[in-house]
Amino acid sequence: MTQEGKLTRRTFLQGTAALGAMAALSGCASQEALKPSSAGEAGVASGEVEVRHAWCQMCGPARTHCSTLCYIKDGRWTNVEGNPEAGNNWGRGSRSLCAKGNAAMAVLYAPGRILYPMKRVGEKGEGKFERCSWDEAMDAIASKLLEQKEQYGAKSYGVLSPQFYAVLGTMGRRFLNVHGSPNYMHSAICNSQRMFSRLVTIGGPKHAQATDTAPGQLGKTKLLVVWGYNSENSAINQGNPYARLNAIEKGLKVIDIRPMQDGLASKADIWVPVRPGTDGALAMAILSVIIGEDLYDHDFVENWCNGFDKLAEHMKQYTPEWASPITGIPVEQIYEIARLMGTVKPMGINIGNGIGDQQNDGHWTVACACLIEAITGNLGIAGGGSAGMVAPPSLVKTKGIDVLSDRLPKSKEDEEKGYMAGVADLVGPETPRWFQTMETQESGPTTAYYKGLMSILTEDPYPLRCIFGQSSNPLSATRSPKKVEEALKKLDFYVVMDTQWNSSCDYADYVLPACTNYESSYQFGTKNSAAGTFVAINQKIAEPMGESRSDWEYYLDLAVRMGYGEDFWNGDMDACLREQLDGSGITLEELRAANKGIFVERTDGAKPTEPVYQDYAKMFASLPNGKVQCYNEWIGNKPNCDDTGEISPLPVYHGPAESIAGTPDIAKEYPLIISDVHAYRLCNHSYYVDVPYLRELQPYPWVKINPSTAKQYGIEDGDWVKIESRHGWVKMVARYLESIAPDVLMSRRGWWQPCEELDLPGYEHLDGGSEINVLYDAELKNFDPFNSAMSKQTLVKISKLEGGDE
Ligand SMILES: Nc1nc2c(c(=O)[nH]1)N[C@H]1C(S)=C(S)[C@@H](COP(=O)(O)OP(=O)(O)OC[C@H]3O[C@@H](n4cnc5c(=O)[nH]c(N)nc54)[C@H](O)[C@@H]3O)O[C@H]1N2
Ligand SMILES: Nc1nc2c(c(=O)[nH]1)N[C@H]1C(S)=C(S)[C@@H](COP(=O)(O)OP(=O)(O)OC[C@H]3O[C@@H](n4cnc5c(=O)[nH]c(N)nc54)[C@H](O)[C@@H]3O)O[C@H]1N2
Ligand code: SF4
Ligand SMILES: [Mo]
Repeated sequence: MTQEGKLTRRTFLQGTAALGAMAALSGCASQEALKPSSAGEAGVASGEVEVRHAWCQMCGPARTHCSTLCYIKDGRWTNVEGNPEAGNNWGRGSRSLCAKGNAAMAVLYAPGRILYPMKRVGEKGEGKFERCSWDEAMDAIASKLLEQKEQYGAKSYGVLSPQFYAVLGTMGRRFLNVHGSPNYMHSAICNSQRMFSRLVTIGGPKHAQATDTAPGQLGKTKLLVVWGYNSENSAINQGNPYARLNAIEKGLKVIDIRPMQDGLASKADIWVPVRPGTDGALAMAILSVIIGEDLYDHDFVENWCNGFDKLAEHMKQYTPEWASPITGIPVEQIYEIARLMGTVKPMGINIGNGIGDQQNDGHWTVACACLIEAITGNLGIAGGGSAGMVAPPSLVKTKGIDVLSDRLPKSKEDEEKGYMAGVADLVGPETPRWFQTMETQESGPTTAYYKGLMSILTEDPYPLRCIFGQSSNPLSATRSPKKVEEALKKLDFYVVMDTQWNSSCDYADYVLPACTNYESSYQFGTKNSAAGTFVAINQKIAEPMGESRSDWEYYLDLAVRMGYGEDFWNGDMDACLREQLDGSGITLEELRAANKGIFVERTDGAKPTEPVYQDYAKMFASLPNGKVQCYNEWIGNKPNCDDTGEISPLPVYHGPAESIAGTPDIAKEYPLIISDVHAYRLCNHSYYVDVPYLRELQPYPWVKINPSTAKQYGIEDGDWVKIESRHGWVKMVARYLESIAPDVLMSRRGWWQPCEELDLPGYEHLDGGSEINVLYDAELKNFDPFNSAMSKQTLVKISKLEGGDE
């Protein structure tokens, strides 16, 4: 605490000490006292153990994932396990959780939790904040939003949405619609990019239901191609790794295309260490071999492909000989995998975030993978792409929150150009304006996250004036933290709601304390299977720490203060939940009382059924001419997302802005390529790095390096290193890994969190820190022209760094 009684970031992050200080400031009990007394809502007698239900959301707040049973003793959460009723991982009976799930208690009781609303009293970035009341903060936010709406229009308000996060995709979107802004700032690097590309290539009724390429009956698949997908980390307890390992035991062959041999890649028959960011070239060469060597399904191509001949002619130039020096994969290996993909049937491809979402060529990479699966006749067949078993209907039917899309005003320009409401006003469209409809979008119009932030600096076409960052850290989630910092400094009004003081909080006007999902009873979910339907709500494991509040309640409170109360259940979250449960046959009271959730057994004997195979008329109904778009008539020769040119109707390859083959001059000084994994089993995005049980397994920002390369630079395993690109530099600890190409480095993003218990620091987000996004190119003109995907691959040099741990 400073002399004026203000809290600096440093004192704030000193956890217990600061909490004590804040408690003294507020005259309220210390956090130690808050913990035990808070939990025992039901007044459980001393020594008794009570079980409560919680959904583990530690793989991301997007969905309810593994169901857990939480054991509470003397008012304190003491143990957690997978709920055997729910059907986690391999199905009913599974009690397993992953490392994160097992560490959940440390998240609730983390010393770094924000406990009170805070108001900035110093300069932006200085970190001087003062505690304020919820009333003061919420009144200030409501009046600022109303004032800006009056002065600049509702579109001047934008909300950060790195992914489809339940609160933002429903409540946040409803608030945007009622307020009148289309600026839902999607990350442009998470999942949607893949969805858009599939949708326009092989169809699907709607964005979220775009036809998947992943095999839906792995037991029948003969060849699985895992391409930039990481389920051993991203969905570790959710059944995918389990199913794959089982299938491998029964003879499934696997080709794994990833720069580094992550866990399951070591079980593959062929590991293809593609150079980061060059998958587009590899996909085009594979497609070219399959067409050139006549390995495609003629019947399918004749009946169900649009413009195949044009594609065939176009692909001739993209030979393995062309792709090999770009990708670093030997010519023979490209032929080998292309021939396997063209001849082994059923074959299916798991397309992950590593190729679809975070490459400048993300669209064409995914589109080519879809085309490979399609023209080889592997779509809609048992064991091939998108032909999963059909589960019997859910026995508990709940409703989603209506986002009130019809409330978003339609501008004159929307009318004139035939756009969906709000599209003309988007500050930085994620996909082309003409493309955005309720069928293509997840929940409404989207602006790209980074483009929205840059509008503050460029004022083109207008600057955003207020940004709400809930459950997102813009200094870590997107590219160029330097530019983002500049933007946050210039932004009129920035509000953060977080469980922890993330690195962007220092630039906020108000920081609001969010409670974890263990401190409210607002989110429910279902899991449907052949045996029946499981439904459960998060029960309260503890009363909210300090004055933290639920992310859901924030919106209801704000809406009421702004005069939108009627559209927000007049501030009553239970009323919102009752609306969703209406007609389900289950009441909110029943849900809240069910300590292990509710399992509704299937008694009608219905079993999962096989899908209708090769139902192509239905599968491709949403596509031009009802056919797979080998020549893309949906998006080809139409304006790109920035309106600066047209999208090609046939595959093209650009490559990362800086690469070995593309920019040899730069490669002379920066000879190595760096990229990163997103999902890592010991954290989620950039957080849980403060959890001691998890942090002790990855104490320092790491970078994997081939020992032969390390030795060239005199780097020992465990040495601190300096990694420099043309855009900035970071420090990390080198970790030897044999199974990574000698010219490639792989790391993980997001290291701002300290871990107090282990006395390990957090790292800065600018040069000299450890935020890998500092290294990447962030030129808007280099982003994918269809879906705004940004690359996370660039050229770097590496050297040993003395004193890196200081
Ligand atoms: N534990 C954990 N689970 C999570 C998350 C988390 O943070 N932690 N996040 C959730 C979210 S938001 C998402 S989007 C999903 C993502 O889950 P996935 O779709 O599985 O994607 P990633 O985790 O990004 O893993 C992609 C893989 O691609 C590899 N890769 C990196 N660059 C390249 C490249 O240029 N080419 C190729 N071929 N491969 C490359 C990486 O090494 C990694 O193995 O996971 C979700 N689940
Ligand atoms: N270089 C690089 N950048 C990437 C990626 C990559 O692979 N490489 N992956 C991209 C992907 S796929 C995604 S989805 C984005 C993710 O980007 P973000 O979701 O923005 O992830 P974080 O930066 O970790 O910020 C999440 C914040 O949410 C806070 N938080 C956690 N739980 C809660 C809660 O219950 N309520 C509230 N209010 N806050 C909470 C955390 O403390 C943290 O500050 O990152 C993207 N950025
Ligand atoms: S896989 Fe692990 S972190 Fe993800 S929801 Fe399940 S237990 Fe939680
Ligand atoms: Mo994501």
